[in-house]
Amino acid sequence: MTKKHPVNEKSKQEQLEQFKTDDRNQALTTNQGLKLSEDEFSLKAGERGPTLMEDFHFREKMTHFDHERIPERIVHARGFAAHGEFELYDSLSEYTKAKFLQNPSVKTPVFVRFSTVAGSKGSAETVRDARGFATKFYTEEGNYDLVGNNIPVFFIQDAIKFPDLIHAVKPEPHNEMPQAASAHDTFWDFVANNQESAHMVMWSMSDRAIPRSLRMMEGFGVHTFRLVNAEGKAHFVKFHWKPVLGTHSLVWDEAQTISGKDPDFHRRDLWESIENGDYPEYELGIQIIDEEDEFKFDFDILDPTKLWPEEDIPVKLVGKMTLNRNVDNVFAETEQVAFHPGHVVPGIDFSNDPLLQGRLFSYTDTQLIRLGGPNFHELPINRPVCPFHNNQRDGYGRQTINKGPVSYHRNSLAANTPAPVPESEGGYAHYQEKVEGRKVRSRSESFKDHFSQPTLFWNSMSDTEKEHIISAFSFELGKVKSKSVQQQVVDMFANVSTVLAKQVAQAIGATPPSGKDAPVTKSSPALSQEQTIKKPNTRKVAVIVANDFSSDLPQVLNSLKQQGIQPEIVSTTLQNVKGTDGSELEVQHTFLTSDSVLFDAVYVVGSASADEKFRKEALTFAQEAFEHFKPIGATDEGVKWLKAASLDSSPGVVTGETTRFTDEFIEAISAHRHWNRHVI
Ligand code: HDE
Repeated sequence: MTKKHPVNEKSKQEQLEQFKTDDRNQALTTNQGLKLSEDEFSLKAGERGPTLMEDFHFREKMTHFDHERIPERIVHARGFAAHGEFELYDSLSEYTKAKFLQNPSVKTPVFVRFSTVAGSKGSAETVRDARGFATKFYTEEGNYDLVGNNIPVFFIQDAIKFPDLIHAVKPEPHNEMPQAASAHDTFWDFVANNQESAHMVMWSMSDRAIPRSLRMMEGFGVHTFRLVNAEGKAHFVKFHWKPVLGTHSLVWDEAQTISGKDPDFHRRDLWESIENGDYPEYELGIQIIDEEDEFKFDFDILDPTKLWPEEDIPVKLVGKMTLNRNVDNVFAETEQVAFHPGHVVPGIDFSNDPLLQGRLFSYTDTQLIRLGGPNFHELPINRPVCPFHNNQRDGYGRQTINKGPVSYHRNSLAANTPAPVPESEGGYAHYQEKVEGRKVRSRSESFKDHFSQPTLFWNSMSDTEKEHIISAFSFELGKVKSKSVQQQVVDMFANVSTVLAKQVAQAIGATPPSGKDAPVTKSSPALSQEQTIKKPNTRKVAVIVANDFSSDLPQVLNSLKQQGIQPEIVSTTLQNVKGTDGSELEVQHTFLTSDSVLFDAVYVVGSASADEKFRKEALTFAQEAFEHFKPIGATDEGVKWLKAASLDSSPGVVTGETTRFTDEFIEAISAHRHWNRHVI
């Protein structure tokens, strides 16, 4: 047998390590290793003369620069990633023979890339959009990619419509507007004329499409897959990622402001959390349906516009993923990583979901153009940690130096190696599903109900969530110019809820539907974010402090930190602020460099000696936090300021007048948003 590939005997981290280079303290050379004596002036015929062709250093440097960009992903262009590991709770051998799902003591390295879908590579991150949640597991049997989204269903049922959907949502071709937004005519025209999109549109108009943090959103494999055990028995499965911090969102006004104040908001949050040791964690969940039960439901389990209600088919939590290492180089790792739903390991197989089937073609095709040829699997981030051998050779960017003359199968000169491995020894064998049918281009009858589940989603929302959905529709359709498209959408969503459709019609001047909603017969509490886990951990608090702050402040800040809350000092300048007892606090932000929207809560301390300008700035922070339903705390002079502005006696506003200030403020922060606050 051939020898093991030396690279692949190492762990993923060690493997990456050997490609890393530290250029500090090194001599400057060309790519050929030639030491250079000068890097600021091109070679010229005389100091004021023309540049010479023979300047190989200039040409090499400039040519490399000229080619420094690769095509951005057609979708999911804006992304950010991190390394981590996955640990299983209990063996899943009952369902699958996948090795990384057998032994709880094995830690599987992972690389996860989060992304927005519609925007270009440089677009803002808090736009209304689905988020990609793609995980590469580097298992001992090869790479397994779970390429999911933070929304459990998709806009279309058949992959052949994907180019149409994406053309419709991307900026309109005649003027390339709008960037990273679905609030325009072509998207809504597509929606109204492809009504299978109703369910995902409901999710996209909900708070799910404006996550507070990449650390606080769910992930879904979307399609139905198969798990196959060692006996060859298969079960249908849906995959979930459940964030340990719960699923939380921004409010729309806040999301829009952040897009300008910090277009990198989500990547900064992920990067800083990992640097601080607050490692993002997600539990892997599976929903299982026996093959015998395939037709037992009132939806088709192959239809990617349908979810499996968690109350009917519970999510079993089977392991945890922890992201604990930032990338060293975004281009080499995040940009060059190549995911593919077809990267599977023995024990994981596909279903006939026509969306999944089409994806199995698209991803390799896209990498070929994006990464410039067929050898993208050799890029350090894409290499498996186990050996790989086959008869593929050559092509752009080939790195492996294959020895010997034989590169074909079957052969006798190399004893017919590399040789296929029987299934019993780990060779991948496709699940032998029985298939028969006529060749047709059509949609199954069982895929034709487009409105039951969007209605289930609507009926499962809290009043606040419903209000947000109505506002989102009103915003998006308010930006649509075609009256006809607006009306078509109102008419379409009357099939989900006439309450929704009437309010949207009112907001955009369309004709409301007549009729009433049917009585609610079913809801799924798991769909509402009101039910999610709420914790104070990693919540960021803007602490607004001036010189002469009271001596109690450091103690309050310590208590917040003990709960995992992150107080950050905001003041007029970056000079340290001094307390009445001479203690000093380092200032992290000024009123100029930060904004209320970049924090989860605001704590106004101020001081008696603060001037009018300071008071106004502090109140701007508090007022904005108030309108975004965020917790607000005030002690010292801050209490008077809030009172004077009538911001003091509302839910989630805690003032130092109470003896339990710190505890109550922590409670208010743990609740995250105070929707019962009266905001005009
Ligand atoms: Fe993708 N998708 N997709 N997609 N997708 C891509 O592959 C495609 C779909 C998803 O961080 C592309 O490498 C088709 C569903 C994620 O690198 C491309 C269809 C889901 C990412 C592609 C879908 C996804 C992609 C573009 C309809 C959730 C980013 C760049 C059949 C389950 C991965 C690339 C990363 C990326 C095709 C639908 C998730 C063009 C044809 C459904 C997270 O190949």
